Amino acid sequence: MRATAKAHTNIALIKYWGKRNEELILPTNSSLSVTLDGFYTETTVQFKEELERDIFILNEEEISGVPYDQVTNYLELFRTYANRKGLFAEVNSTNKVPTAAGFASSASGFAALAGATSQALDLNLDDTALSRFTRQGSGSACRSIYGGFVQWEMGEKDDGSDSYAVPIAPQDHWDLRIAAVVLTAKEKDVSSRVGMKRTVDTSVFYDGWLESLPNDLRDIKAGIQARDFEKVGSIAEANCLKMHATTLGAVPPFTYWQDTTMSVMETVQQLRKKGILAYYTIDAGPNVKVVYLPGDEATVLQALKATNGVEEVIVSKVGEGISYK
Ligand code: 2P0
Repeated sequence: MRATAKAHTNIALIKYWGKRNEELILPTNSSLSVTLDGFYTETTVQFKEELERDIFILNEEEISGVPYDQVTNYLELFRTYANRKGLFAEVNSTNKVPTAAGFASSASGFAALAGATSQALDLNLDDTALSRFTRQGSGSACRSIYGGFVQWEMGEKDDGSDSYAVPIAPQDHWDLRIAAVVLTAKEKDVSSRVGMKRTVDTSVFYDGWLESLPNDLRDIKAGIQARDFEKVGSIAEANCLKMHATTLGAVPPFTYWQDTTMSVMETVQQLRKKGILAYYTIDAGPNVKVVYLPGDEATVLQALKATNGVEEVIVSKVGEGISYK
């Protein structure tokens, strides 16, 4: 009745941006990510007959409010599936995802929670079933079940049974580096959930985004298999720009970028003019992630740290999939 799981966060090279079913968290497009070794969540779940409600402890602090509700609602999915209604758990999580780095801890958080819960309840789920469960906590989290390069298949079915992650290439396939560039920035004011819904419902650019995705996915997968960094980097960067362009066509329009975001984008473009292959990607917030090859690390980090508004740069390698203790 007790298990511990560790899952790493991931960064999308082809973005998930929109849902076709909000309750089951079914996306409007397939996406592709790389799992990061630097940022993870470790979670222990222990079900106890004597508990009258769930308890959620995060980084040694008991949590209430919205994050508690998210965890307990999520556990309810498993209780229903396992026919264990009324059996509550103590959930103890340690997050090694610096919130300031602009990585949603929800990806590693829900993956670790799903893994530990399914083990604690002896559900014997395979990774596909686990990814499906994880998806219902937070979409991008379903990709964190695997290490290396991972695709989330959008699926077609209304019940979500064919919407889960599949591994594309393992952790040791390719030694890339990913720098999380932390900016001296304000809190984002449109959450990813709200932002993606507004975009799907109102953006005049949304159809163009969706139309461009099958080719991006096909081409980036070929680039990953061939370890063609220029191809992979340029597709990822262009895909990120298209995702962010959809927010400008929404009603009301919005953007996650700040002036400092654009300064980092400019730095990366300048690096490329000097022949250094580095590419940026940006999620639902102002911070930037920069992908590059290990041999260019010193030059890339120096340029990023010298950019106006950059507070910190945290480097990650390609990470592993979920593991258990
Ligand atoms: C991604 N993002 O593919 C994209 C790119 C943000 C931009 O997944 O509503 O926290 O929990 O399914 O996964 C962020 O959204 O959203 C996200 P929910 P999630 O990584």
